[in-house]
Amino acid sequence: MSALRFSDTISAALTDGILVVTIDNAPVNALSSDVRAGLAAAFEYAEKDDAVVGVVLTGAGSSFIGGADIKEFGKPPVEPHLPDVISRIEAFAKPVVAAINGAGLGGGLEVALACHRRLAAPSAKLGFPEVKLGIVPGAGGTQRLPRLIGIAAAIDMIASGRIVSAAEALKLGIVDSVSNNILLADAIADAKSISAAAVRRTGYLSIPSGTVEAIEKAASDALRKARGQRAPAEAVRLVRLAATAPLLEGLAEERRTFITLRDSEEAAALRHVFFAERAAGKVEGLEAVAPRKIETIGIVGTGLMGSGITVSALNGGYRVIGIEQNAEAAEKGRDRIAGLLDKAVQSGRVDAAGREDRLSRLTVTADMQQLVQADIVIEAVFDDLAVKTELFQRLDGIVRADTILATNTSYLDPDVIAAATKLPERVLGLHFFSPAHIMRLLEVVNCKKTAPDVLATALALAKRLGKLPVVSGVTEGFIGNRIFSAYRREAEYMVEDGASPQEIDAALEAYGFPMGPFAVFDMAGLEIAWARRKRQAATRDPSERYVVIADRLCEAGRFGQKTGRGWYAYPEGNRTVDPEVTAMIEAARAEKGIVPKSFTADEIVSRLLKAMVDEGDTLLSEGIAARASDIDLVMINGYGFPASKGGPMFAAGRR
Ligand code: T1G
Repeated sequence: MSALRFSDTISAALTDGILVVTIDNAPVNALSSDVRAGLAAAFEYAEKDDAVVGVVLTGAGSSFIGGADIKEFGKPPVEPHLPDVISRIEAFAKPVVAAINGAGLGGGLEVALACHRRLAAPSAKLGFPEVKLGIVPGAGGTQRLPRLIGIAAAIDMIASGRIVSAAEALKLGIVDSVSNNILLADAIADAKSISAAAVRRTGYLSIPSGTVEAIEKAASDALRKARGQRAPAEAVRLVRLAATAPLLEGLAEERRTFITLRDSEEAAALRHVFFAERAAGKVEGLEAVAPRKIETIGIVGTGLMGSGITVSALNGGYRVIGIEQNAEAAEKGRDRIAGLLDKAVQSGRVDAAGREDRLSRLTVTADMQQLVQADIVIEAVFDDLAVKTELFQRLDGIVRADTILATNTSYLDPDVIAAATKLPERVLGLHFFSPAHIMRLLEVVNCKKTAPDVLATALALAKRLGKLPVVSGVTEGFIGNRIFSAYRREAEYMVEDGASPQEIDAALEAYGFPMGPFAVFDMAGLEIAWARRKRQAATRDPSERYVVIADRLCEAGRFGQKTGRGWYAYPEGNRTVDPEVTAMIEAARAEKGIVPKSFTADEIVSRLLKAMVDEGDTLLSEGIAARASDIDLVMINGYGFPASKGGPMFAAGRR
């Protein structure tokens, strides 16, 4: 078996007449220019050497090919271009078999579709995630996939960016077989079994027939889920084009569309988010710090937050000991958790066996002594400093010395809680967002005395919980609520200056927020911020501008949706502008002698964006946030900031 090298990342070995070409471009075998050049050279060689009767293409490591190299998008394209390499593979005179050993995504799946047959390892994952980057496949995916699996199924996969398992790929017809033996051996045997005359070229296949209803339903489902995003709509258009246009015409239109979208603001923002998410869990100096082993998680409090955190931990494969104040509350807590799991089964996220497995790993009890088994204890009790401090002092006497104690507080100072315990270096904050079993964002609060390996453990735990960890320093409200408070404050300033709540909400919803700030305040309840403002009144800086309108609303018992009235009125639950509120706003302006100004939607967005960015810059200068992209992730994943704008810090930089 002689070894050949065609580029830094492409090598090959001739085995029994089959040239096995291996892509080795850590960490995910992305289709960099070196990979593309190496593939072109390898097929050049395979064509000329008569000893080669067929080719197998596979990846080194855990990926087959993780897609085009996203890092190259912002740079001038380098030949050979991927579509050209792919067309050469498809037209190749000798049989080419893809041995899909792992993730075959985007361009990786496009390369596989150009091969004449596809074998997948059972662990392989396949899909076109391009729409999540604001683009569409640009090297034949929208034209070749429907030729294998039909228009409707191809629309569903490409417009949603859904990733499928090897088993589903086999069922759909994307792969020809799943190899439960030695994948490479099976692929070599497969390549030898195909005669050059019997080679099936995907691009030359006609589209499998499908009913108009199925196609229309797939298209309308995809467009509904797209919620106005361009890439999914273009994906639907291109896949449907495959049904009528010749391959070359379809490929040309796909390439034109891909380049247009790739160079769009939305795609630049989504690429920023992609890399931001991978940078977020990295902390300077922690690389060499080994996390502690976590197998059993204690969760004190199984109310709204505690039950959500419990389900998240059960989903992560952990054993969970839930603690309540008494047997009756423990029973209620267990029922609440089982109810959340029932919902997961109904939505298809978990199957019945998965539900049983999770419940088999759950104990809910009033016996705190059982926490001696816990490797970490997360408290999710009433957000009161005395309650949490007293709890941690009790835990000091129960848990092992190496057990981590995490507080889920949103606003309290975890340094104060830590200082009240015997071992403050094992204390940190884990700020989950409600509902905790659904929301990915997790603010990991690095307290003054938190030990490095405790922080490293929390980050590793977050990843296994499927969370998006962002490290925050200690400040009131951490990163998200600090920025949100600045956003709320500026929105209320603007109301006092002349904008109406409904104008502000409309401007932010047009910008991409699912809900404007005043609708959000009404949904969350105005009384929480009111209580905090009253607590802070004595120490508030008298020179700082203060808007009384929200206080007036609360004094009138208008706490938002839950009382049927807040910034808006909610007759039959429908949010409507309330003349009473308009009058309260006008009175508040008159008291300060403010002559109301009018604002355009762009002025509203710019001013609120600036308020968030100014607060973000302060958080960076205070060392509370480690990087601007972390702030973007918090606002996108915790507060509805549109990912297609990249987050406040990114968006401000682009305006
Ligand atoms: N390009 C460049 N870098 C990439 C990359 C890519 N496609 N995918 C991952 N990385 C980096 C990532 O930034 C991180 O870097 C490291 O690899 C590990 O990533 C032509 C136009 C493959 C399932 O969208 O889904 O093909 O932080 O932590 O959890 O039509 O990476 O170590 O410096 O995610 O094992 C389409 C994106 C591209 C797939 C592996 N492909 N990647 O998950 O590792 S567009 C994608 C993933 C395209 C074609 C179109 C995942 C993964 P660092 P990771 P992982």
